[in-house]
Amino acid sequence: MVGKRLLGIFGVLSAIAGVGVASSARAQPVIGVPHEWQMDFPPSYTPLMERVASLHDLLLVIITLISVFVLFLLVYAMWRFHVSRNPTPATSTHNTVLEIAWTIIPILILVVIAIPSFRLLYYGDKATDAAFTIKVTGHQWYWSYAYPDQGNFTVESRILSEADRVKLKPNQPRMLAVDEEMVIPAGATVRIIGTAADSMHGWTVPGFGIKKTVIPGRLNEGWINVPKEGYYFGQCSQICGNGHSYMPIAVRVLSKPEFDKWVEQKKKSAGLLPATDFASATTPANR
Ligand SMILES: [Cu+2]
Repeated sequence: MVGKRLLGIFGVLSAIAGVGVASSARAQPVIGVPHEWQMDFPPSYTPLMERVASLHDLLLVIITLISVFVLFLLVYAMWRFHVSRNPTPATSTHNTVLEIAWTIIPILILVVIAIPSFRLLYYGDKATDAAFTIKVTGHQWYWSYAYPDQGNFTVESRILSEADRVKLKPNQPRMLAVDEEMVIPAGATVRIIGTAADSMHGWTVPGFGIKKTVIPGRLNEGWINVPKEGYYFGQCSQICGNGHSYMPIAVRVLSKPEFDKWVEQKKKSAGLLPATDFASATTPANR
């Protein structure tokens, strides 16, 4: 309820910001932000996060049943075998049937958990049909995003000071707004390749179900596919030093034509040739 209202306020604010800033064609709504009194996972913004949430729901049912069962056994044993009801305790120390049962049943429960768990792990592991790749590099203390399939320009993403945020992006949350977001087209599968320049960092956007620890000298892979246009936020999730709290992750999801326009702008300002076609953004890059 509060979340919905906040979203509404953000929507109005972003609309106002859109009118105010002449350069932005159309302001994107602020969607992927934490809300006050939020208790559960954030809403799922990617197919991966939908599956993470449903595995979580399955596990919640299983652990609840187990906890209730164990609690029942404890309370029952305390009541039934209290000295007043059971003055002479039994002296048995083994029960073969019981021991086999409490070995086999937990194994079966673990197998039931393992199957969807591994399925999800491999689902999120690699993009099978990515439209293009973005290389994410963690730095002390900012992110850079390289677009090798669009001419290999790089965008550096740094947190906005509070004064700049109020001036430039008043509808965006404090401590999460950045100067340059990672920009992707809506509904496209984007392969994320992550590495780090100095120490380890963590590229994490909770609503996307992605949390990639990025490590110097290594490439870690993941993917995102966000159907809805808007702004989504996350934070560095690997303690990386002094500025760890000040390197938020912001992703801006645009429509395909707006994304192509953005790419063209970036290519121009990077001194690359103006794009003649945008096939590279839609053709699967098999690398
Ligand atoms: Cu970091």
